[in-house]
Amino acid sequence: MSAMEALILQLHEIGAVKFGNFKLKSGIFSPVYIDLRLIVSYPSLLTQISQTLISSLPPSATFDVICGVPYTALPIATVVSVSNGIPMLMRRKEIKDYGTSKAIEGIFEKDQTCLIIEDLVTSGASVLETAAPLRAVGLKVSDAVVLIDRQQGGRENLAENGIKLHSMIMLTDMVRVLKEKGKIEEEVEVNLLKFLEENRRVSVPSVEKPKPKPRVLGFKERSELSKNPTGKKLFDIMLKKETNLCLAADVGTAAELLDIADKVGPEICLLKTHVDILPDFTPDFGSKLRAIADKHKFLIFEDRKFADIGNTVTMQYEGGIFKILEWADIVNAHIISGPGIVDGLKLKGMPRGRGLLLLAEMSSAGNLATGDYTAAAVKIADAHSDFVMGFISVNPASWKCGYVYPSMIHATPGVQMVKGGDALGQQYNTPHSVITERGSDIIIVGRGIIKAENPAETAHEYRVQGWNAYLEKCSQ
Ligand code: 5BU
Repeated sequence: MSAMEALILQLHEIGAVKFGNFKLKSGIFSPVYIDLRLIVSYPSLLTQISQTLISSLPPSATFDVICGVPYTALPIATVVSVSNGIPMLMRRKEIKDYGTSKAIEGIFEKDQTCLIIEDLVTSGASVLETAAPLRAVGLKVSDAVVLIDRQQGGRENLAENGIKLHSMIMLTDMVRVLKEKGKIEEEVEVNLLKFLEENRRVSVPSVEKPKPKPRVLGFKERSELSKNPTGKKLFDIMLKKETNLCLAADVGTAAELLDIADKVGPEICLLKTHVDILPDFTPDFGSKLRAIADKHKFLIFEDRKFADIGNTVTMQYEGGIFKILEWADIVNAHIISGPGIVDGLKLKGMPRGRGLLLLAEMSSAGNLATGDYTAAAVKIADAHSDFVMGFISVNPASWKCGYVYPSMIHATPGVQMVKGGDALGQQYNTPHSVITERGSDIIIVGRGIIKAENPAETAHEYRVQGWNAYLEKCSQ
């Protein structure tokens, strides 16, 4: 029996691998559940795992220090460190210590290479969460080693972020071994292979690499450049709260929206609404949301996507039952009808100090806001920079003007922890890719947060990823 087979049997024996129907954190049901937290109760197994982890690495994976992904991989990393004499680092998970205390504990030098150790990889999001602060303090992260790879896109997502994943045990190997050793029925194996097939991540098109660009200005300098008061305010809020997260609050009712706004408020710089989806909208909705926004110091962005001629949008902005102008700091507009739309909105918005985002790009597959259309949006924004505070963008680093417009805020929808999409054409990129490679400033996250089991906690994770990516970009 090989060492890997013996390890699989032991993990099964201690109950670290269970078969049935389990709801995962992401909401999907899985026929297998793996809980490696148990291994701390089996010291000899822990030692065996730690030794095999390191010896399974190819010679190309060189490193100076190691760091375990909190929490389950911490004991594994500790044993690896002690038994191989490799110095270890620890990543703090709690943000309240971040800023006042260190995100990375331990001694290291800039440009040293850190190997990340993880117990289980599904999408790779946790590894990325640990890689971001390591990179932000100047460490290089090029390899991660994992005990079990669930084969659901982690390898590809990490590769996209410059991290090579080394897996000790693939989920399919584990199931094969358990079937061969008579520990599970054939039906379980078939079920699991079917599940993996259905939940395998779609292949990823290669990410366009940004062109070399001039020095990246921070939000402080850019706030001074902004000519729009709401733009300035948003830059300042991001800096002060250390967040570039916008929540797309696409919930079922106004009551739910106000509730989630209050819960997630401390984590966000901006809350995005679609007020026309709320069946229980009442005229006091705006003032209620405003009070929550003032309490938690975030701005309100009504994603109205105005598209008509100037005269009509003045009425749509100010009137109707929603009276958007009353309560939304920011609205957005398509430029399909020409620059008159900006003049119309400006007529109403400017006296109130409001800001406008132009839709320079969209996140959905096959959309037509590309090339010359995007360039036209930039041109219109430039001509109205007192009112236009920025863009809805997807890949501003690829625009011809690049970072020529640091006074503008670039906000990107279509963001989740893993790259992918939905059944209706939405396309997702990761917070790290959106902020660093794609050159945006703000991540707009909807279902990634509101469908999570604990939206406030998940918003916190997005906030850390988004902000760390911003810090990384500034340090380059
Ligand atoms: P999601 O649940 O994270 O996919 O929600 C994305 C939100 O951003 C949703 O409210 C959309 O209406 C909005 N959005 C978008 O997804 N793509 C775009 O190009 C623009 C807005 Br503009």
